[in-house]
Amino acid sequence: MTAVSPNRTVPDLLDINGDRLWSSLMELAQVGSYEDSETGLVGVNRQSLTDADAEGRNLLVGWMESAGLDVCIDEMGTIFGRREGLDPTLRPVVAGSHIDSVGTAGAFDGCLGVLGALEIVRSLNDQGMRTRRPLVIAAWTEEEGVRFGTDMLGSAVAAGRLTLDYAYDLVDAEGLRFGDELDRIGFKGTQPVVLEPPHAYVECHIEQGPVLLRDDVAIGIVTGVQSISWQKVILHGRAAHAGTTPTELRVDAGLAAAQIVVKVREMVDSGSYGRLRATVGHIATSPGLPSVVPDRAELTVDLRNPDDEQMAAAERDFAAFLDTLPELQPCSGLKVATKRMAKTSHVPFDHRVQDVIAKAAADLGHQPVTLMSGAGHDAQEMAAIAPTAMVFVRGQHDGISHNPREYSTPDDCAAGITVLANTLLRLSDESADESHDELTEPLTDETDDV
Ligand code: HGY
Ligand code: MN
Ligand code: MN
Repeated sequence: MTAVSPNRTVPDLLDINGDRLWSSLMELAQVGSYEDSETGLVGVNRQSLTDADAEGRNLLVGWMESAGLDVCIDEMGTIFGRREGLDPTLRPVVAGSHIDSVGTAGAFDGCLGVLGALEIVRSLNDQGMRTRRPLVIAAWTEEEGVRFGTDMLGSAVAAGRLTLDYAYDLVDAEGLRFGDELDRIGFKGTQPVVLEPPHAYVECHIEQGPVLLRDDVAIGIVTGVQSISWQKVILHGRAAHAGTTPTELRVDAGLAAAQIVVKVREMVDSGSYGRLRATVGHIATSPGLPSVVPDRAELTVDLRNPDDEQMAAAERDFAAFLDTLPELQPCSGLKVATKRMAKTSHVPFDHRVQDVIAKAAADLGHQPVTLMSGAGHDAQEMAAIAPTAMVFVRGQHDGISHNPREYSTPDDCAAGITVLANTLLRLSDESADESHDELTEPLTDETDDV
């Protein structure tokens, strides 16, 4: 065992138990599992505050308690597990992610970061080790936002960007209210939701993209998260007979919806908005009958851009396009409404924390690449209140995610959590006065992909 620093009883490099991590990941993946017809694989559908999410939450709480953590639940249902440090007066180092999932998920998105932090605690317990600062694991509520329409919800309220009342009043597609669902599953906690800023926050997550696989590296150091814009567009036309209504007399909400889908792809292909990505993930017309011209359509538009100005230009031009939709109809009368669902700017991560990750990764023999995250993460909310950065782990199958084909190997998962472990231990060693004011130079030019 290498030397133990005076500030802690932990060796300079901590090993974790990769098999135990893997078996926890696979066990949690059984909760909310389903037979995916598209891939023939077992997928995961554990959307937030559903019974499946409640089952996953209770499994996690049980594991945390068995690992000797003090577990508490905040007013947003976020689960915290605290392991006391040698000096309990020092602000904790927090590691976390989420265990809620989209409807067609794999086993790793979010879960790797939560169960990886739990594995670090289990390994410290096995070796009878104590860190200087307290360690806290966070499993944030409704990171995905796919049920209640706003992503990173639990961490955004904890960081003070969104209010508890706003969150509680969000409703899902069936009109069920977030606050009531939190109550129903028994996770409306009493811990005040606005979080005391921790000493630092580090999240380990699968990359969910192709960069690490392309560069043949297991570990990525994340420099920040690109901007995100989610909006719902609601279109009102006029129901009419599909057979008897001449085209020139139609106000076709379905046509307008299709024009939006084509328009956002044209905006991306135009190259006028930098590395804009656009997705219409949800589109529905009503009454949805073969012989009726749709009188209503709704769709979601997800825009992403690493550059805030180019995102603003894209949003501006998209709004201007929506204004022209009525004129594109053969007959007047189309009504267009929009509803903002989520909006976050590009968030840069703390250079010093990135440095600590880089040194831990190098000490473990990795040559990580640095890259910006294409996906949103709870870390982007924590970055507002504490020095924050992320560790990415390589995904297989082109890094596909939000799909049951999402996969990372046991070795890469263990490698990522070992880097996380040694990052947390070093951050945990820092004394109270080691501020994070100075920003060191960026590590290296980040990979040009998000
Ligand atoms: O949408 C996202 O980027 C994340 O998966 N919530
Ligand atoms: Mn995630
Ligand atoms: Mn996700």
